[in-house]
Amino acid sequence: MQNEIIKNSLVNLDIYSGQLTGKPVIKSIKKIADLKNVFADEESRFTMQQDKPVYEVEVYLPEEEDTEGGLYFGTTIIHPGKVGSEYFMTRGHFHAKRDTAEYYWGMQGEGVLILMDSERNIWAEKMIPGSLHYINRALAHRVANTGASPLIFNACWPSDAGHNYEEIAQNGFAARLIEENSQPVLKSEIEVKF
Ligand code: PAN
Ligand code: ZN
Repeated sequence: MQNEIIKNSLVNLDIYSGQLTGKPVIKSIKKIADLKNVFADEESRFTMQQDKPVYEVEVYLPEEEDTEGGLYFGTTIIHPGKVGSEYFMTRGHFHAKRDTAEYYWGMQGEGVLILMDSERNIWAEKMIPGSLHYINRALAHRVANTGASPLIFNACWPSDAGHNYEEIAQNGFAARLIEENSQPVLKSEIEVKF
């Protein structure tokens, strides 16, 4: 029987790996060379293999950028590793339109989601397969891989959110996730052990 109305989806999500396949999926990669001044230890970053991948992003953007009412979907794969004692992590950002929230959820590996509000208050949530994270509006967000295998998470955010990387590039986050005595520690004025 032929059915011309029921079609296959344009994009597929591998429910085990969290990865996306399909024609509309756009992939990008951030290597050590692309992450100048992101990690505290620039000297270590400079001496590392420059084409080493730190994280990869796959996105499905079914709406034009800045379209109100639409949703975007993404998969991020953060490789295991450190720059000095700081875990491999995403650059992190506020949304350009501050009043927009986002969902993250863990698919593989383990890590920490670091959140910061506009007053630079900082806190963090453990990310594991199945952990669901509601990133409320006006929060900067960044994820670090604290494990020995790739950390993979999915994300869903409004198509008019946009990304503001400048503020983080200028002022950074108020804390960094570093390894101390083989343990992840969020280093700010107050230390939080996981
Ligand atoms: C995610 C992030 C992704 C990469 O899709 O864009 O994890 O992190 P950076 O954008 O901080 O480099 C998201 O939060 N979108 O809004
Ligand atoms: Zn975001």
